[in-house]
Amino acid sequence: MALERTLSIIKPDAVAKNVIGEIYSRFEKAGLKVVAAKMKHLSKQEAEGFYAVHRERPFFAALVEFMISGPVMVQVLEGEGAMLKNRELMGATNPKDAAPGTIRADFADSIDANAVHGSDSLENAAIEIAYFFPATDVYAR
Ligand code: RTP
Ligand code: MG
Repeated sequence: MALERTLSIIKPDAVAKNVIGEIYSRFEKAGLKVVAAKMKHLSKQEAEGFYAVHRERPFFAALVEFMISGPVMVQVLEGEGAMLKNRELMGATNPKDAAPGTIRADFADSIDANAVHGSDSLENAAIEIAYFFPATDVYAR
């Protein structure tokens, strides 16, 4: 497996539940390192741009409204196979389908308020990391 970087967002629901640390602990226990991080209250424009691939989906407006409902924690995770490893830690999009012990099974309330985002391909990871962090703000570790 190759050393990869992926973008993770702890969404407004999980930030409000005060479980940033618990989620970071799961990343660390799985061997993923936080190599960039910031808390941010996204503007509508930033959220729409981030989820632009979903622009035509029926849930787009609700998704954007949710993502700007409070601050989020945005981080770059680095590790062997980081993109898929993070997706495994997150669990399925709908927490009802998420495997026990995953972040969404433990912290998500619904398909809308589902605790975390993770890049779904290495190509998208590179785009999403650049969306939030200049290269100089991502630290090799
Ligand atoms: P994310 O992008 O947030 O990491 O989630 P994901 O890959 O697991 O799911 P994706 O298909 O990319 O959808 C993005 C977010 O939109 C909301 N969604 N709602 N009502 C629905 O049918 C529906 N489908 C997706 C979810 O909040 C999902 O995380
Ligand atoms: Mg997605």
